[in-house]
Amino acid sequence: MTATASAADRLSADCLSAIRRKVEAGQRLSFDDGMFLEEHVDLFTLGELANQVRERKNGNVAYFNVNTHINPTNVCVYRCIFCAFRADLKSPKGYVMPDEQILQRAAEAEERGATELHIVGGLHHQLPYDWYLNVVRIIHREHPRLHLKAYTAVEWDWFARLTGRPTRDILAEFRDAGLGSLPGGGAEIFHADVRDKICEHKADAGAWIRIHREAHELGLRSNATMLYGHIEEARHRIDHLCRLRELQDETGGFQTFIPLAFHPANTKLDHLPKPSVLRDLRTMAVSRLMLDNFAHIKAYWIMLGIQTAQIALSYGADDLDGTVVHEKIYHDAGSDSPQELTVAEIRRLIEEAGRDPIERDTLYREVVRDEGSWQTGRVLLPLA
Ligand code: V47
Ligand code: SF4
Repeated sequence: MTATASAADRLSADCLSAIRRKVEAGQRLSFDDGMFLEEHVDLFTLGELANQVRERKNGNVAYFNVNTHINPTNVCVYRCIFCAFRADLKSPKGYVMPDEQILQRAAEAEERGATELHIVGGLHHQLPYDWYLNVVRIIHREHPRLHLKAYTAVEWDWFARLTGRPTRDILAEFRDAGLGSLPGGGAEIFHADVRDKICEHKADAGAWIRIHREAHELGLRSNATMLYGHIEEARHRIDHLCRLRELQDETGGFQTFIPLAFHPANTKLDHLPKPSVLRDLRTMAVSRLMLDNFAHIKAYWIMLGIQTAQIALSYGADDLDGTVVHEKIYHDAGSDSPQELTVAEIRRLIEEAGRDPIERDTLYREVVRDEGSWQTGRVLLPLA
């Protein structure tokens, strides 16, 4: 018994040493290395390794931005079982924002000094393609300085279904109307064993990847996400990260990766527990280690909670996302984090975590502020 146990321990120690050597040399970890990290490596070691990579790529800096979320409608034809945000067409909870409300939100955001609007929502049963295009067009016309990070791959796929047009043409039309970049939502878990159970009807992994490739080829940057802590297993998470890494090798167009912790309240999966802080930090660290060609890993404080997001800055993350006003997706699903942090608060949180805060715009250029006005300065780091 003892001899077997110690042989297994030796093998395990050898595997960890090999991974450590790869991390120190900046070499790529394999799928099997990822599985080993997930299944056999303790949290402190994961954190130590991930922090090495984080500091090599981003030094002691932690980024944040000033942004606002607009969810123009919550009515959605799909019924993803993890979603508390969506509403049926005739539900009293359903809403569609009129143009005036959308423009008012944008005006308030500009007034507060926001550099970015994050625009995502449901896929409405009756709204035509032009309605979604109009959202981008009118905001860009009235507020050309606001960067519009709008619509997930699931929405682009829906626009193609609505019009019968290729997603590449649609992306180009939106880019010309003022679209700045794509958010990373809709990725969930790529593996069909999981995806078919949690969101079977919407864009599949192939469509998500293809749409981000097309966006990158059109000169649009994008983000990537992974929804974890529900019915997926370690192998699904590692598979997801490997698929993202492959596309990044091809295009270099991803800016940041955001692991999204599942919030079960008010969803069809409300019998599941919320992922623990340990799961959050482990996922952050493993993501940092596997995604060697991503410049940034975001600890989205709205989803993680402020304390975990602060700790995550030592477990691979280098970005806290924004000051964020009007967040709905996580608050509908039970998030008890505040709706907004001021710039002073977010700076203090970062400093308390021992990092140097830098405000960035969506494209990771430093934002320099002077008495109510702002401009973007130098590009802070190469993207990958
Ligand atoms: O795709 C939905 C997730 C995503 C729940 O690109 C849920 O900078 C947890 O993608 N529990 C949308 N997650 C949000 C998103 C995002 C967030 C912040 C920054 C960026 C970025 C992108 O939210 C959806 C889905 O994966 N989601 N419901 C829930 N109950
Ligand atoms: Fe609709 Fe998006 Fe919610 Fe799925 S996650 S039901 S696509 S709003």
